[in-house]
Order: sequence, then C-alpha cells, then structure tokens
Amino acid sequence: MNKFNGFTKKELLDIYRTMLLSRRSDEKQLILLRQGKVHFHIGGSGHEAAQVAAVRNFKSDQDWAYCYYRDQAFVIGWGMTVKEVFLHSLAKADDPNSGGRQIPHHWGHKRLRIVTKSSCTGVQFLQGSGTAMGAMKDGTDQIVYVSAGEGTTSEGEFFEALNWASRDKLPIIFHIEDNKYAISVPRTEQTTGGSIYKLMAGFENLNRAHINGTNFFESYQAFQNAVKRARAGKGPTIIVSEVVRLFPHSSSDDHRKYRTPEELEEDRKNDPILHFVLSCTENGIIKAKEFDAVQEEVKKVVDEAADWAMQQSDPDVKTATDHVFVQYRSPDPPELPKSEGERIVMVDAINHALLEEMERDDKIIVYGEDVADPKGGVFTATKGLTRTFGKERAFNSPLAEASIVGTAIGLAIYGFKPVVEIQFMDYIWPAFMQIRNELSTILYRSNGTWKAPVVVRTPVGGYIHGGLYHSQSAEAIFAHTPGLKVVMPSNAADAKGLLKAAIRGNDPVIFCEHKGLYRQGFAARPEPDKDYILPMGYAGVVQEGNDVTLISWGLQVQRSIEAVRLLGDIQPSVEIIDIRTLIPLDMETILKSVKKTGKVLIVHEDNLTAGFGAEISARIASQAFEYLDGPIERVAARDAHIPYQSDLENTVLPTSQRIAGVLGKLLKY
Ligand SMILES: Cc1ncc(C[n+]2csc(CCOP(=O)(O)OP(=O)(O)O)c2C)c(N)n1
Repeated sequence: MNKFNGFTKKELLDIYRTMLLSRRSDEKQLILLRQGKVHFHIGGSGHEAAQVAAVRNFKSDQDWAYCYYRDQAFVIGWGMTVKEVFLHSLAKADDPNSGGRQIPHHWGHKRLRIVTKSSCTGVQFLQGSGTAMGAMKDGTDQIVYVSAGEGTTSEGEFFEALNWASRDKLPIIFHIEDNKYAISVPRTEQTTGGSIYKLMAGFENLNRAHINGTNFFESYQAFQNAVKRARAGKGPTIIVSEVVRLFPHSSSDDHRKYRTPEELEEDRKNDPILHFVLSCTENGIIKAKEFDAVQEEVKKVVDEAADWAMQQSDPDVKTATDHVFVQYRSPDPPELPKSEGERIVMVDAINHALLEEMERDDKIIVYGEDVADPKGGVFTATKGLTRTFGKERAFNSPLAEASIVGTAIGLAIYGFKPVVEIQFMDYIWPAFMQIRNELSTILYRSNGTWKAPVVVRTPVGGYIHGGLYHSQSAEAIFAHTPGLKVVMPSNAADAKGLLKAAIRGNDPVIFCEHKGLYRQGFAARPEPDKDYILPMGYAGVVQEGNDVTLISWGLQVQRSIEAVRLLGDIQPSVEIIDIRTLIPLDMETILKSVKKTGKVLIVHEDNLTAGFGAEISARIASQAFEYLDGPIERVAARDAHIPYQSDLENTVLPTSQRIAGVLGKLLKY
C-alpha cells in the first residue's frame, strides 16, 4: 500500500516527526525547568495532532498565524526551528519570538508571519480578524489562523470577533483546542450547554466543525475544508477540536488537585501520538522500527538544540528599554507652515488632515462608530470620507470598542494604517485591554520586530453638559502606559499638524480631541497647508513672561489665558506653555521657562490625583529645584466624577477663576 488516508509513508513519518519534536521539546523544557535553567513551562502535549493537521493546510510563506501558548507543535510545523524554540525557552538574545522579553511559549516570528502573542487570553481573535480584513482588502488569497483554548471563548472579544468575521466573511479560521479545562475550571462550568461548538450555531456565514483533535486524519480533513472555504472567499470557520491536556496547565499548576487519577489515565490513553502510531502500524504502512528510528533522531535534535541554545548569549541589559517606541521624538523641530488658508475650526482641521492624508496614502483607513457618511461621525470629524474614498476605506464598525482597536491592530500588523475613532473617551474602556496590553506592547514584546502604529482619535473633555459619561479627560492613564504617544492639541492648526505627524509616524498614538474646542472661535486658526507636520514632543510658548510659568494643554490653555486676563490689575507676566503632547514630553521648553521664572502652575482637566501634572511637577522638582522660588502648584479637576448640572460641573472642573486664584497667590509668594 502506497498511501494511508491520502498520505504517503514519507509524509506520515514527517507528520510523526513534527508531533514528536514538540512532545520531546516539552519533556526537555521540563528537565531544564527542574534544573533551574527555564523558569516557566506551559506544554502542548496532547494537542499535537490537531495542531499539525492544521498547520499542514496553511501556506506559511503567505498566510498568517496568531498562535496561543499551547501551539508548540503548530509553530514547529509552520517553520520555527527547534533551536529557535529553545532560544525562546531559555530567553536568549537571539530568540526570534521576543529576545527574552516574554515568558516561554509566547510565539511570534516576523519572517514566518507568526504574529507576536501576549499572555492575555482572547485578544488574538480580533487582531486576527483585522489581519484577515487586511488580506481581503488587498485582494489577496492569504488566510489567517487563530487559536485558543475553550475557556478563552468566554471572553467577550471572542464573540465580537466572530460577529465581525462572519459579517464580513473574513478569510480566518478559529481553532478552539478544547482540553476540557481552563486551568482548573471544567468546561461544564465555563460555557452554557457545556460546548462552545453548539453555541456557535447562530452566526451567519460561519462554518463549524467539531472534531476529535486527537485523531490527526479527522483533524486534517476539517482544516482542509476550512482552508479551501476561506481561500475561496466564502468566509470563516470555527473548528472545535477535542484534545487532551497531558500535563498540568503550566509548571505553576498541579492538576492532581482537581483531576482524578482515572481521568488522567483516560487522557493518557487518548494520547494523539500514540493513536497516530497505532493506526499507521496496524494498517501496515509503517513498521514500529521505522517510528523508533524517528524517535532516536528527534531525541538527538532536541538535545542538541537545547545544548546549543544554552551556549548562546543572554540579552544585553543595555537593551532592556529598547523598542518601547520606534522613535520617541522626531529630531526635526517644528517649522511654520509654508502657507496658510482660511481660518477654520478645529473639527474641520481634523477632517481636512484625514482627507489629505487618505488622499496621499491609500493604506490609510478610517473607521469607528457612526464615522461613515452620511453622518460622518457624531462630531462630523469624518464627514465626506466615505463619499470621497468609498466604504472600503471609511466605514462604520460594530458598536464595540475592543473590536475597533483589536481589528485596527491586526490591520496595522498586515500593513494598513488604521486611524480609528472611539466616539467618546468615556467609552474607550472596553478597548483598554487592547490598548494597554496589546497596542502599547507589540513592539517591545517582539523585540522590535512587529509594530502596530494605530492612531486612536477620541473626543475628550467637559463643559458641554455631558455628565459623567460624555466629559472624561483621562489622558494620564494612557501617558502612564509605556509605548503610547499621547497628544492633546489646543487649537485647529496644531490639531492638523499633530494628526498628520501621528498618521505618518510608526508608533501608536492616543489622539485626544477636546470636544469643547471643536467649533470654538478661539481655537480656530488659519489652515496650515497640506504638507504641514507638527512633530510630537515640541511644546508651544503661547505667551512669554517672566514671573511665573503656566503649563497646560488642550482646552485648559484657553482657560489659562482667560485666568491671566482676570488678573488684569496686577498685570502679571505669565509665560504660558502648551505642551501639545504628553508623550513625548518637551522638558527642555518647560525647564528653560522655569529657570527664568522660578514659579510654576500646572493646569489640566484630568483629575488631580496621579494626573499628568504630578509627573511634570516631579520632574521640575528633580531637574530645576534650585531655580524654584515657590511651591509647584496644580489646578485640575477635583477628584470626583463630572456632574451634569452646570454649577456642579463648574465646581468639579477647573475654571478661569480658580486658576486665577492660585495664580494670584503664587505671584505673591
Ligand atoms: C485575560 C486573561 N485572564 C486570565 C488569564 C490567566 N489564564 C491564563 S491561561 C488561563 C486558562 C485558559 O484556558 P483555556 O482557554 O481553556 O486554554 P488551555 O490553557 O486550557 O489550553 C487563564 C485563566 C490570562 N492569561 N488572561
């Protein structure tokens, strides 16, 4: 007999070899763990057949893989060498996955298009969907693999991704490796009805398969069908494979505490490698001694790879803070626009920046809730974009913020430049996992190999009778997250120039637009020309003065100007600095001014405690202490939520009067 289940003997031995390379690597990693050379292990033993069946259906030189920690057999099958696997386990400098930055089994390989994965369960689904959107928009037949355990399907983002992928018939295959447990939680306590497969019945355009993932041949068939379907543009498939978890959840777990000896024995009987060997030998296509020969060879490969990897260099400590940003601050200081047009308000300046940039680069796409024409955004910032560039490039997202940022990450990974809108910063929080643990970490955790330069535009701020949930300014939370640039312009010209800088840059940006500035005359400016870029990290000196330095940003710049006017009789000489961007922060301009005036007032709309004023204050205290002639003062929102009623709102938020009061005291100090 030449073939068994459609595979030649050579292919069958190769399949066996891949599964065994992963199994032996797991075993070797556990030995290294006991020797104190590896600090963490999370094994894929028991999942190999489903993974190798999957991987053999993809084209690793053109498709994309979002793998989770148990996918060791998958990544080996996809093309990662065993040496690379051990460079990763041992956190060596040349580990292509993360150069020692992530804990073991967090796969990511730029050349192989295995997209960097974090430890967060479930974030990969939306990112994979975004990459599938990119492949589809580009007119390719590339497809995306994304995997997770069954427990992870309880995350809301899983359902969001299935909604989007099914709605758009995206070329993506969701592989749920169901080993019956999420750490110690059995699937019966996890999912209504005890089966995620059953739950998937209602998604239109979604194909489903429920397979015995310990059977390589059955698994292969399911992936073959799914891949064919996805490549033909017919839409996504979810494959739920029943697998076994032969080791505890991880090296930090002891599953004997929650699984009976009988159940563990049952899983061992369902070992997929054992099954594969038995079916091939019983059928007579491969002899036991031929498998033995592969075993010997694999043992040698794994031992040698581990020995070799142990000899490789550890990461250089000097690199520990590399790759937080592609570029923290542009070395080019700002220049004035070459020409200026009519006076425009800030929201129109933002709109024009988007239009001009989309005209310049067809990889720029804009989406969010209500952004498409005819509405063009709840504040009209995206008006005309769908009409001009079509629904492919300016479109409505589902009402799901994690979806917006998660897919944007996947699109950026693919090579698009998403400029997405979160309708109000008050509603950015469902996307916070994607922003804080994903967007900001991708460059760092992949050791500079993957990047996701997404621009997230979001209206912020109060004074519009918006109450608790249409008034928030929470820029400090984002500034606290390494890897994000945080911008908050105070006028139309800066907004246009800074948005262009954000779009043309290579780092993720949280672009905060104060909605109280959108249509205000005081924030209107002559429109800078289309080539005007205002590089981030350069503050503006709004007015010069000698007695006190007032540092602010966003709408509070205007409040500060008004406060100085209120002190008219005293005729104070106040230097007002608009930092424009929190990250990167222009400390040079701040320090130069403080050294001249000796007094500092910082004004911001975000609330006081742990606000960004605290950071600026600490830096001034540290870097210019001997120049200070008084305490560093701050005016900010009181540490409360923002109430609706005008008097209440004006009590919580900074007012010109409150700023003037503190300024007056400081001047007399
Ligand atoms: C968002 C998030 N919550 C919790 C955890 C901690 N955690 C890591 S793995 C895991 C269980 C995952 O189970 P499952 O999805 O079934 O995959 P399995 O490990 O069984 O393959 C948990 C709770 C995490 N990493 N991320």
